[in-house]
Amino acid sequence: MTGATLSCELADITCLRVGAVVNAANSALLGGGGVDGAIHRAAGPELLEACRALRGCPVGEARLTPGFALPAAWIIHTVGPVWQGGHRDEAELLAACYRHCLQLAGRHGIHSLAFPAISTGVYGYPREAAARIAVGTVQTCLASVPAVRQVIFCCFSEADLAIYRELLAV
Ligand code: AR6
Repeated sequence: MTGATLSCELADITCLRVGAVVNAANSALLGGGGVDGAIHRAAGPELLEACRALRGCPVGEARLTPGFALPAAWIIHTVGPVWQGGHRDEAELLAACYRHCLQLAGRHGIHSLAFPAISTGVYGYPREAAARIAVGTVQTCLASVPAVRQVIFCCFSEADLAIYRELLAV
C-alpha cells in the first residue's frame, strides 16, 4: 500500500491545478490536435519553444517542461502507441508511458499529477483496454514513487468516466 490517492474526474485537463498534467503528444513534440493542441493553446507559445529544445521523444518515453500559462506547474509529455490491432507491443508501450511519467514526476518531487486517456483519441487505442492498463500500471508503479501522492485520471467523456469509476471502484 502506498497511501496515494487515485481518482477520476470529468474535466478539461488544461484547467487542473496539479503539480503536473500529462500531455498525450506525438514523437515530434511540436503540438497537434486533441489534448496536445488544447495544452499548447492554454500554456501559450513558450511551450512550443521549450518542446523544440527537447528534440522529440520516442514512443513510451516521457519529457518534462514547465506549465507556463497553465494552472499546473509542469507538463509531462509522453508519446503513446498508435493502435495497430494489438500485436505491435501497444500494451507494453502504453504501460511504459504511464510508468515513465510517474518516474519523471517522482524524480522532480511532483506530488500530484493528472493523466488524460493516452492513445485513445487520434491514436485509436480501445478505451476500456487502455483504461485497464492506465489504472493497473499506476497502481503497480506508485509503490516505487513515494513522492507522488495523488493521481487523477482526467476523463473527457461520461463514457470514459464510467470505465474509470468501475476500475477504481469509486
Ligand atoms: N482534457 C482532457 N482530455 C482530453 C482533452 C482535454 N482538453 N482533449 C482531448 N482529450 P488525443 P492520442 C482526450 O487524440 O490518442 C494529437 O494530435 C480525448 O478525448 O488527444 O494519444 C497528438 O499531437 C482522448 O480520450 O491523443 C498526437 O499526434 C484522449 O484525450 C495524437 O493526437 C487522448 O486523445 C495523439 O493521439
